[in-house]
Amino acid sequence: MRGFGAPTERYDAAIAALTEVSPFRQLYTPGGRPMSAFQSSCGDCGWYSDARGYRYESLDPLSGAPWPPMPDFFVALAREAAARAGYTDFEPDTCLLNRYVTGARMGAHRDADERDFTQPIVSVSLGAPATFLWYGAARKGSPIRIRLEPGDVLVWGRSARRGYHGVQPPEGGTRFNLTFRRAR
Ligand code: MD6
Ligand code: FE
Repeated sequence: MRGFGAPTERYDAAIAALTEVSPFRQLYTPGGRPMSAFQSSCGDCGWYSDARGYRYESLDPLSGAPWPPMPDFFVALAREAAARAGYTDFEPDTCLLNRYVTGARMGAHRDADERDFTQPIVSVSLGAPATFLWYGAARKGSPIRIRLEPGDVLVWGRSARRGYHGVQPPEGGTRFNLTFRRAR
């Protein structure tokens, strides 16, 4: 949904306040490789990765305290976008915040750490534009390229829910991405 998240300025203060509590940090894959995008979370749980694996944590491992709550307008936007795509009872319990500076990217992966794959994922792009790569059922071949501008919102569900995807580095500047999920 092009521009569904606009105006994007309203996210700036919220992201600053959330990451004051749970700062952006570099996570490591279970194999020990640093991820180039920095991450944080808000909501009832937060996505986390280290040598023990990919998972959702109820407390921020950095502080031992709960993740900050999801701002009300985040939840409202995620619910509205999901409803437009036909998911009328989407109740996200977590929002992953991704920050990409120059050169940072997200390699091809599937989102597979959630309990119920009938629940969609709502993704909001902010800041610098970047190209999203959609591979589909297998992580090979040439992906479909989708340029994501600030304010663009993707709703993923059904057959797309388990597809492989990645993101190229931002084009000049810092990109943020919010992904809303029902994890538990
Ligand atoms: C990003 N997004 O846009 C990374 N995953 O920076 C994702 O990895 C993603 O946008 C699942 C569903 C939607 C997404
Ligand atoms: Fe993903």
